[in-house]
Formats: sequence, structure tokens, C-alpha cells
Amino acid sequence: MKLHSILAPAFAALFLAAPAWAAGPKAYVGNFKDNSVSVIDAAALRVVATVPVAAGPDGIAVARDDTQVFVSGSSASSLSVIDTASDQVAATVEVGKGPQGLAITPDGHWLLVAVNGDDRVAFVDTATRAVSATVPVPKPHTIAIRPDGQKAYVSSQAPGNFALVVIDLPTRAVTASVPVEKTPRDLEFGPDGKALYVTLAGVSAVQVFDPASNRVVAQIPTGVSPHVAHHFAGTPAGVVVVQGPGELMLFDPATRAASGSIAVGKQPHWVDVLPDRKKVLVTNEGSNDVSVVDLAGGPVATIPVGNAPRKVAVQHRAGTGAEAKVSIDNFAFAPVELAIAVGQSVTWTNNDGAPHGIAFADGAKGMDLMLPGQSFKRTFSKPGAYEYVCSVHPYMTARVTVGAAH
Ligand SMILES: [Cu+2]
Repeated sequence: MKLHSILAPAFAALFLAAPAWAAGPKAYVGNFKDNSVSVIDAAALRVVATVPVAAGPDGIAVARDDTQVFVSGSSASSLSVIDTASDQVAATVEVGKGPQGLAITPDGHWLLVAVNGDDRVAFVDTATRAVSATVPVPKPHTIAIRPDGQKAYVSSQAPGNFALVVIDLPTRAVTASVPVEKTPRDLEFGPDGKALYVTLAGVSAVQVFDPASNRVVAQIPTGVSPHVAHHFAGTPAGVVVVQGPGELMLFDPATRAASGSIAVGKQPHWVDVLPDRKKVLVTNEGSNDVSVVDLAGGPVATIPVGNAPRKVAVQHRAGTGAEAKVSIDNFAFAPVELAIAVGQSVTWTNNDGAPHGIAFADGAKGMDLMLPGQSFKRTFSKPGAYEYVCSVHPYMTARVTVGAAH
């Protein structure tokens, strides 16, 4: 028996003892060969529901407000929309043949769908669930949206014409097609939008693109078959899911050097971060489970799911008590999205080495200059979505969503 299977029950017992308000966010895992989604309580570390969805679930995205989850049925022509209150499919949206990767704009308004079989990217309004536009892209596979919401990069897998296709989002026009040598697998932006991490089939290194020049500026060597590389906002290390050795490799986003590796399950596929920014979930397509990995190197827990789990997406909401906390670290707010109830307060603390600030879109008083170690607190008495930015670095965007009291 593997060590992590022994540790899993101990973990579960620890978290089950926590008060009800600490119940964690839910994670949604698409089981490719079961045509289902496993819903995981990320605090209790167990599956709480299994939801039948359109055939071949391959892309998953959680709405910015956490109320719905979009799942692309790559062997079908539709998206299944899961209502997170009931964890049942609330709608099926026809989008065209073989939808694969999904991405949601930072403002939460648009879901971009890589409609692979129809050679286009569809724009779905997340509120009405209607397809309102499409942009031609040959064999689109995965999509990354720059944190400023201005550009989408799409991996395009047309044989002989492998490329990263750039869509200008305000005009919905293709503005560039950047050739790559091998089949592009995935692409993800770092939190400041200045690095795009790209994986290519058959290349044992992550390609670091500079989106300003659309050139490769560095390569990060990995084990065989890196599938996805990510640097999640508010986390010190970047992560690479490496399929061959079954590991999560860590790297330093500044030096672009490997800084460690943590063993996960067989043929790991995808990764998403929990709102605490300390742990990530990795799906293991070959061992039908999900690894819960502590980025600081703590024990790995394992959660059995369905057959061939591929994509995973975690709700943005952290478990919150009367007071929620946001840390400013690595030029990012963490968590970048926080959901609280009416009457709760949020305390921001600058844990970074640089000065930052808080400027609210609703005009409420923020803090122009927050030096390292300083804090700021605001109590939210009305429901709504409260956007804010760093007053020093306006590209640092984040949001507090205040829901009705419960
Ligand atoms: Cu700042």
C-alpha cells in the first residue's frame, strides 16, 4: 500500500472535525471515460456527488461567482452546465462539434470554448448561456486569457500548422498566429500576464513565451511529457504536471529553474489550486484518482474518483468565518477572488517586499499606499461584486463577492 493511501483517512478525519462554515470549496473533476463529473469537497477530501454529463468531458471551468460549472463534451457537441447549489446539470448548451478547452474572461462575462471539430472559438454569455459570436481558429485545443482580459491565446493543433493563435477580445479579431514546432498541448499565463507557459507534444521542456514579443524567452527542462505548466497567483512556485514520471515539478518563476518535484499518481493530466493557495489538486488519468499536493512539500493525500479523470477546476471561494483575509504576495492578491456573506469584513495584509495599495471600483475608501507589513480592513454591508485593483500596480486585479447572509 502506498503511503498516501494510508494518510488519506487521517486527513479526512482532521478536516471533518472543523466547524461547518469551514467546509471547503468544491472541486469538479471530469471523468473522461465515465461521462461524469466527480464533485469533491476540498475540505473533507472526499467525493460528495457524481454528475452525468455530455460524452467525453474534456474542459471544465467554474464561473467567477462559483454558481455554475461548464463542462465540454468533446465526444458530443454540447456543454453541460452544472448548478453548484444542487450539483445537477441545469442546462445543456449546443456549441458545435467536439468542444475541448474552456476559459472564462476575468470579468466573468464570457466563456470561450475551443470548438475543435468546427475549427472555431465560441463566445458563450455566462449569464444567458447563449453563443453570441464565433472566431475561426483551426483545430483549437486549449485557451488562456491574459489576466488583463484583453487577449486570448489558443493552442491550434492543425497538422502541419501548429500555432498559438491570438484573439483580441474587445474586437474578437485574430491578431496573430505564432508558429510552434510541435503540437501545442496547453498554455497558461502567469499572474502578471508577462509570461505564457506552453507545453508541446514530444518536448521535455516548458516553453516560456513573452506575450509582448510572442517569442520563446526561456525553456524549463522537465521529465518526459510535460502536460500543463502553471504559475497560480499568490503561490511562490510554478508547477508542471509531468506525465511520464507521474510527478508535479515545481519551478521558480523568476529564475525559471526547477526547484523540486512531488510524486503524484499515474499519468497525471491537469492541476488547479485551492483558494488557500497552499495546496493544488492533480488529476491522475492512469490511476483514477486525484492527488492533493501541499506546495510546501507536506504529505500527499489521494481521492479516488471515476474512470480516466482529466480536467479539474476548483471553486474560487475560500471557507470564511466572520473575518476573511487576503494576502498580498508576489504582486498578486491571494485569494484573487473571495466570496463572503453580508456583514463580514476582509483584511488585506501586504506580505510582499514591495509597496502596494487597494483601490475599489465602487469608490469606497481604500488605501493608496500599503507598505510591507501593513494591513487594511473593510466591512461589506451590501451584497454585490466588489472589484478592486492595486493602486500602485493596476494590473493586480481582484474581487470580493458579497452574497446574502446565511
Ligand atoms: Cu501592487
